[in-house]
Amino acid sequence: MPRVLSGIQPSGDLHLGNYFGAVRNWVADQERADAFYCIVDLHALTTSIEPGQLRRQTVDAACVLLAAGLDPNQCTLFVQSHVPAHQQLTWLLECTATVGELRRMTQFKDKGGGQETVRVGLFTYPVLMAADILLYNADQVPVGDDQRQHLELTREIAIRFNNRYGGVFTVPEATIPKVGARVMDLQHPERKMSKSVSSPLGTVGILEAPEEIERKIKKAVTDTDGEVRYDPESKPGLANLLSLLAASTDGRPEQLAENYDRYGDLKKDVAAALIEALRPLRERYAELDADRGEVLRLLGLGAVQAREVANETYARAADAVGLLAEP
Ligand code: AQP
Repeated sequence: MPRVLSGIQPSGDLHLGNYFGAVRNWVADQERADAFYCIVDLHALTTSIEPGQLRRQTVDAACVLLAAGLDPNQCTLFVQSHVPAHQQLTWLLECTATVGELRRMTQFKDKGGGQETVRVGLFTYPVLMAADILLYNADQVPVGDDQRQHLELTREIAIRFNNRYGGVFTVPEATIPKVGARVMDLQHPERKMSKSVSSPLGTVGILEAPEEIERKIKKAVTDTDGEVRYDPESKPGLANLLSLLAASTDGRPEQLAENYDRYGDLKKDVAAALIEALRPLRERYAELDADRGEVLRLLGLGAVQAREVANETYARAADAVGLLAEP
């Protein structure tokens, strides 16, 4: 069985991009892989998040993931900060990665905007992400398209470390879904849907009420030429709607476009398909939300399993670089 690892930040309400780009595929992967899924709370500290909000959103994220179908009997679900080896390995990898490599990361350029006041953590974020992955000897990392560059960096760091110190790490591959890999903002279809960018009408939460989903899809930005066809370059808003329909019905956006003459009809079907696809998740979430004690218990069990694997890898890496084992 391949080992799979992926993570999600509890930096806000999870949205359709997180669902179709990541979470839905995690649920499928737990059947065919030895899967580790991590709520990356340390990564969320790179945003301006209130302590209480971070704590609440970490548990919210766990509830969403369990409601989506992650089964703690089939996968290991845990919170990143419960496994201190993530921070320990990050230092070893920071002494392997270079400033030039981190400067080239487009997510840092987009979010940091080249300002002097930007947090160091935002700059070194990809190294923490590399530690998240390498600690678990992951063969595959299911991510949305936006994480492709970070994955490439993880591979380079692993190869460099292995070349210098011997084969400590498994070099992972990114697995990027064919449909839903890049869900765009409904109001600004040139940029991805995101938790941390405020765009209330452009972002649809996984748990959003059906009427809200309908309202947002109805108001989604399209274009004025009136022809329904899948053309992400010149018709990004429409292409995004067709991709959402494809992701929620297991269809192909190019083919689905042929069924429509009018934008209004397409929007109605997109909203209905999204509401239907998310209905079971919303129902299960309500049950889990009412029993957060049980959710915390499951996270505790996940942390124990994760620590076992992570501590073993960290000990090998620490030994390889020459850190003296505790007498
Ligand atoms: N718009 C998206 N389309 C497809 N996949 C997406 N992902 C995120 N946005 C989209 C995928 O969701 C997983 C978890 O993402 P993350 O929480 O690590 O953060 P992110 O990639 O930086 O996404 P966000 O939601 O925009 O968070 P913020 O705003 O907090 O940075 C990843 O697999 C990601 O590819």
